[in-house]
Amino acid sequence: MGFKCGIIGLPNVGKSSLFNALVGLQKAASENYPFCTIEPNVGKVPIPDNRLLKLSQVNNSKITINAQMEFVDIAGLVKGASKGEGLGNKFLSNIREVDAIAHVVRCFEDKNVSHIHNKIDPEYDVEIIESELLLSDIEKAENIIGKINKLIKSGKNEFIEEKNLFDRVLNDLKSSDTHNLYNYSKEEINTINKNGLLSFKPVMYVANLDENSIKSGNIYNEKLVLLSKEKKIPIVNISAKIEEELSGIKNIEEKKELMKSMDISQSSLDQFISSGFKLLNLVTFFTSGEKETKAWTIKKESFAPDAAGKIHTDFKKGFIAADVISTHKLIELGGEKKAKLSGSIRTEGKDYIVQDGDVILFKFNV
Ligand SMILES: Nc1nc2c(ncn2[C@@H]2O[C@H](COP(=O)(O)OP(=O)(O)OP(=O)(O)O)[C@@H](O)[C@H]2O)c(=O)[nH]1
Ligand SMILES: [Mg+2]
Repeated sequence: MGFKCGIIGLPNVGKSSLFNALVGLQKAASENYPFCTIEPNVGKVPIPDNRLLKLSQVNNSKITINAQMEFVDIAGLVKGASKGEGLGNKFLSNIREVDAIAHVVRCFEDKNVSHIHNKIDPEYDVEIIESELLLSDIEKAENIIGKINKLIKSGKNEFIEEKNLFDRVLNDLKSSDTHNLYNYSKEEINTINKNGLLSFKPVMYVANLDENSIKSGNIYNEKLVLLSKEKKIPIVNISAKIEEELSGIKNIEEKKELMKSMDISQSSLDQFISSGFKLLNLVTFFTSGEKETKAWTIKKESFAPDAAGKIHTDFKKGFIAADVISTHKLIELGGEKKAKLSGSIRTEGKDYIVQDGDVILFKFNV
C-alpha cells in the first residue's frame, strides 16, 4: 500500500476545486465546464497530526516536518467510461495507479454550474461511478481468468488458487452486490489490487456542499450519509469552493475574517486529509531530537528495519536495534532526556513491529 489517494467523481462536481484547496495554489484548472481536467494533477500534501507539534515542543526541535501523502486530481468519469465514453478508459487507468479513492459527490445547488445529468441526485451519481468501476473490473477479471486458465492448462497448477479467487471476484462483481466485496481476506484484497482492479480499493465519499449548508447539511448529503452507512463507506463533508477560496488567502487574520463572514469555525480540509490517510492503512512513526521532529509513514505491521529503510537504505542494511517509546509517554515524561533518565526507552530488535505513534531512534552500522 502506497500513499496516493485519487480524487474521482462525475465531471464538474468540484474535484479540482478540492485539489486546489489541498495543494494551496491554483495548480489545477477548475472551470465551470465538464472535462476541464484531462491530465491528472498530482500534489503532495502534509498530513495533519496533533502529536507532531507537541513532540517537537517537548524536545525543543528546531524544525517540525509533517509526513506527506499524494492526492491525484483525476478527470471526470461518465456513464459508459468503461466502454470508452467521455474520456473513457484512460481515466480508469489513472484510478488504477492510486491506493485509495476519494469519491466527490455533488451536494450543492448552483444554477450556474451545470450538472452532467441536469439534476442533483447523489445516489444516482454514485451509482454511475461505482457501476463504471464495476464494469471495467468485470472485463479485467475475465481477462485475468483467461490468462490464468492458459497457465493452468500448460501444467502450472500453482495458479489454481488464484483462479479460484478471481472466479469468486467475477461472480461478486457480476451480481453487483458490493457487500460481498468485504468477504475477502487482506491477502486476497492485495492480490486483487495488484492485478489492477478498481472496486476493491479503499474508498470514501466526499459530499461537496454549498457554503450555506456546510454546517447544517442538506437533503443531498443526507442521502449520501444513508448510502455511506449502508455500504460501510466513510464520508466527509466539505465545501470545495470555500476551501479553495480560503487556501488562496495567506494572511491568517483575513482568513479568519472570511470564515467568520461565512459562519464557519474551521476548515474541513484536515478532516478530509486525515480520512484519506486512514484509508491507506498506514501507521505514523516519529524521529525526534533537537535538530528536528519528523513524522514518517509506513505500512501497518512493518518491521523496524523497514521503518529504518524509510529514512535511509543504509539504516536498513546496517540495522542493529531501535530505541522506542510511544509519543504519548514521551510527552508525558517531558521529553527525550527525561525519558532516557527514567529508563522508559526500550530497545527493540529486527522483529519488532512498528506501532502507530512510536518515537524511534535507530542504531545501525555502516
Ligand atoms: N457553488 C459551488 N460551486 C462549486 C463548488 N465546488 C465547485 N464548484 C464549481 O463547480 C465548477 C466545477 O468545479 P471543478 O472543481 O472544476 O470540477 P471538477 O470535478 O474538477 O470538473 P472536471 O475536471 O470537469 O471533471 C467550478 O465552477 C467550481 O467553482 C461548491 O461547493 N459550490
Ligand atoms: Mg477537474
